[in-house]
Order: sequence, then structure tokens, then C-alpha cells
Amino acid sequence: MLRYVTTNPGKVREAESYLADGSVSQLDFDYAEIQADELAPIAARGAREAYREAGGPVLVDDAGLFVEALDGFPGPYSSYVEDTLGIDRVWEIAEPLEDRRAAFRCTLAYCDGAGFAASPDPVDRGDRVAAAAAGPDDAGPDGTPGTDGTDSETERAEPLPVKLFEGYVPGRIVAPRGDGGFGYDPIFEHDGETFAEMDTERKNAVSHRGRALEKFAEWYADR
Ligand code: ITT
Ligand code: NA
Repeated sequence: MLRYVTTNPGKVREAESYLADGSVSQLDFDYAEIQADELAPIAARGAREAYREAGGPVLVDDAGLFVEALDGFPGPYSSYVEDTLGIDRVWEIAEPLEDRRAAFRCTLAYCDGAGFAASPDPVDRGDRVAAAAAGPDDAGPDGTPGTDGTDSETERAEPLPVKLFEGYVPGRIVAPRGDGGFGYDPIFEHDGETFAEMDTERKNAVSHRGRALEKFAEWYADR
């Protein structure tokens, strides 16, 4: 059984709706989030930690809202900003901006303790994630382990391979509308509707998480 690692029930709802029913179950585990300006290294580290916790295949989901005119803020700090400022104040910060374009990004990190020799392309090479994934914290583009960013001698010798999938959706920040979804959904508009005005299936069809799940599902099916 594949464990979907998150403390956020909204993410689980979307993953369950996208993937075949009953193919994932939630692992409510709060892995340590390292400080980084990219989601990929955060998710990759989280997946290794979660795998050790679960002892079986895990999928970690790290997401964030990136406001263009604010240089990508809150980005990897989205969770902290939602908890401290709240989405109404994020809207107040965005309201005076002339350019309110923003994007949601989601990085899924899969780890099952094994390598991915069966896959010709262990890290999505054509993806923006590939560059980040090749960083010292993660498996290289050819799936060979990086050399640092791990916690012990044993792990330094052999870090667990992690496979990354990224999804992205463009939109803009608007005054809050709708009561579906979770998190920043009420202030994120895509194609004239906020994510909070869409049901789970419609959101999945266009969202950052839906795109990442799509890539994951395709790879997982014939790995
Ligand atoms: P886990 O880390 O346990 O998965 P989290 O909610 O903290 O739970 P993230 O760090 O990935 O997860 O989320 C960053 C923030 O972005 C957090 O405030 C979420 O509510 C929000 N967020 C993530 N995906 C979202 C989505 O699809 N729609 C709206 N907000 C989202
Ligand atoms: Na988080």
C-alpha cells in the first residue's frame, strides 16, 4: 500500500480522487521541512525521512503559492504564512499590486527504499525539477545518489533514491471567493474561477497537484 504523506486532509482528498480508489492511504506524518527556496529538495528529504518512518513506499507532497510580483513569496513558506498571516492578509498584500499573477506548484517525491533501475529516467529530466533534483540533497539526474545532505555515515554512503514529479498551474490572486478546497484556494483564480469554487475533480483537472499526480500515476503504472 502506498502511503500519501501529509498532515493536510485536503491533499489526501485530491490524491484519492485522482488515483484509483483505495490505492493510497494517508500517513499523517510531519517530516522535518528543511529551509530551501525550492520545493524539490524539501520534498526529497521528506520522502527519505517518511520512508524510514513507514518502512514502505511513500509519496510526499510539498506545495506552495508563488506570487510573481512578490518574487515568489510565500513559496516554500506558504504553510507558515497561512498559519501566521492567513489568506485574507495575503490578499490585502496582493490587492495594491498592479500585477497579481501567481502560480501554485506541487512537488511529489516518491521513495520505496529501492533504486529505479527499471526506469530509464529516474528523475524527470524534461522537467524544471530535474535541475533542482540534481542538487546535493537529491538523487542526480541519472538516479545516482548525491553526496551530502544526509544525516549519518551510512546514509552518506548510500542515500535513498527519490523520484520527483512536479506540477504547476498559473493564475492570479483575487479577493476570496468560494468555500471548497483548502488553504489558499479562495484567493487563487484560474480561468475565471477560484479553486475554492471548483469541486475536487475540476480542480484536479487543472491544478498543480493534479498535474503532478498525472505524471506520477503514469510512471507508477509502468515502472
Ligand atoms: P503537509 O506538509 O503535512 O503536507 P501542509 O498543508 O503544510 O501539509 P504544504 O507545506 O505543502 O503542506 O503546503 C503549503 C501551504 O500551501 C499550506 O498552507 C497549504 O494549505 C497550501 N496549499 C498547498 N496545496 C494547496 C492547494 O492545492 N490549494 C490551496 N492551498 C494549498
Ligand atoms: Na508542509
